[in-house]
Amino acid sequence: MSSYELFYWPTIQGRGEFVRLALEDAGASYLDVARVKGERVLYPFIHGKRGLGPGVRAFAPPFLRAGKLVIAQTANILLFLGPPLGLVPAGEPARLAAHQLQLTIADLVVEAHDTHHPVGSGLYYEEQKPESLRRARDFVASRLPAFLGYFEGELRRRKRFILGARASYVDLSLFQVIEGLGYAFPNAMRRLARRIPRLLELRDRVANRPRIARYLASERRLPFNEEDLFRDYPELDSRGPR
Ligand SMILES: N[C@@H](CCC(=O)N[C@@H](CS)C(=O)NCC(=O)O)C(=O)O
Repeated sequence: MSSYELFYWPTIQGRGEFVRLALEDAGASYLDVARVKGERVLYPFIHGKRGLGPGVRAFAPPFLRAGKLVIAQTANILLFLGPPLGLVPAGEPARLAAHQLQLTIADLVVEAHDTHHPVGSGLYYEEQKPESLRRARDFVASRLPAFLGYFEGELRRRKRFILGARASYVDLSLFQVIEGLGYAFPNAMRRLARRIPRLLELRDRVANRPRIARYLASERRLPFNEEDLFRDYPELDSRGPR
């Protein structure tokens, strides 16, 4: 029996990946339910049609079942998993700081996603290309440097990891965000590189953690693709050879 069941789309990294990375780094036993049973297993629970458990229903995946508890919202799942997985420093101030950083990562993820879906998530990218171009230009010029500058500044104020000497789930999520942004905006990220040396070091440090390295090399790690949050649409990136 797995301790945790993750319910998430089986063909994308998406927001589920932030949870997968935490479970993998901790060596937790978990079942990635839809990867085993197919995505149809998620349908009854989308938009709260049914609850997986007796508590508050989830609006959208990812959600995690842990015994009788069913938890949705990526940052909320990580808030829950941090202490048992040993991926957050002890004490309320540190837990709240981790949650604050994770919610800021969630904001960045939404803005990165909205570069290819600025008008509506229910529309195809091809139906909103002019708006995407405008949105992506602003994202790359102003929002991306602002978010990454913020995380770089927080890293500068501490030791090896964003909350101090030990890795937390926030560091794993920052790894994922830097990887995703590098996939979607390689030119913009190359231009920003000298302004975010600590974030890039952190990305490598996380990638080299033994369990993460094994996970990344395994078939459990799905490749980035153009159904996902981070999409490789060269026209949305800064100009330059790719
Ligand atoms: N804020 C939520 C967002 C959840 C979300 O947007 N999930 C996406 C996949 S990454 C989804 O399946 N959305 C379906 C929908 O919103 O109808 C979280 O962080 O978990």
